[in-house]
Amino acid sequence: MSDPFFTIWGRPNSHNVKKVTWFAAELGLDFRRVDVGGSFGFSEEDLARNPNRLVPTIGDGKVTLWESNTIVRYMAAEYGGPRWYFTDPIDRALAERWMDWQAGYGAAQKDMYLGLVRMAADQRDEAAIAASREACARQLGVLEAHLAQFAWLSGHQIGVGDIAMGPFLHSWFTLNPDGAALPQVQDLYQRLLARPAYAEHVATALS
Ligand SMILES: N[C@@H](CCC(=O)N[C@@H](CS)C(=O)NCC(=O)O)C(=O)O
Repeated sequence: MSDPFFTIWGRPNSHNVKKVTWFAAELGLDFRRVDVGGSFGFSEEDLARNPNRLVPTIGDGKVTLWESNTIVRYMAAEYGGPRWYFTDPIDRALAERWMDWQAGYGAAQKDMYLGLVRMAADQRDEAAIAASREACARQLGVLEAHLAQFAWLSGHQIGVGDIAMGPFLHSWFTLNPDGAALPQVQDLYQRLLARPAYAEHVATALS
């Protein structure tokens, strides 16, 4: 069997790595993932590929690339065809808008995630966790209103905006299992869970 042509460097519990492994699976790419970052650390080769000391990085023989949302855009354009790379500039902008929006959401979620998942109970800053949770809920309210009109973040069909935000919905609903306050977002999360590639690469135990 030949080696997969598409390599993803990054630990599997990273939100940003999950975007890329999930999308690669949605696209049916023959890919391999190599553990890098976190407890795995970074080799000299890893740092040569990505000097930011961050994951993910990808390589497909044509380009070596970092920044997860840029990677997802590249994958849509190079491997997704019109199904994933929306050809209409307005459709594409409306879908990609959520990728930039996700960056703000990710920053808002950081204290809640690190506090509840990575810290021992006696080390937690409960006020920071509460403020983070509140900021996330406020931002998800924007998503809730959008989903009252559109089935997906990316519009009438799943697209790159959903790929960028999907891993964060898994951590939100895992840490806040009562979806009652955000029924449309909860419904989207359930539809994502029904996708085998999301279930395998994103909906894993938080760590
Ligand atoms: N803007 C970057 C952020 C990448 C990032 O912050 N990655 C985290 C994991 S989600 C990381 O590499 N942390 C250090 C580590 O894992 O060692 C992207 O979207 O790719």
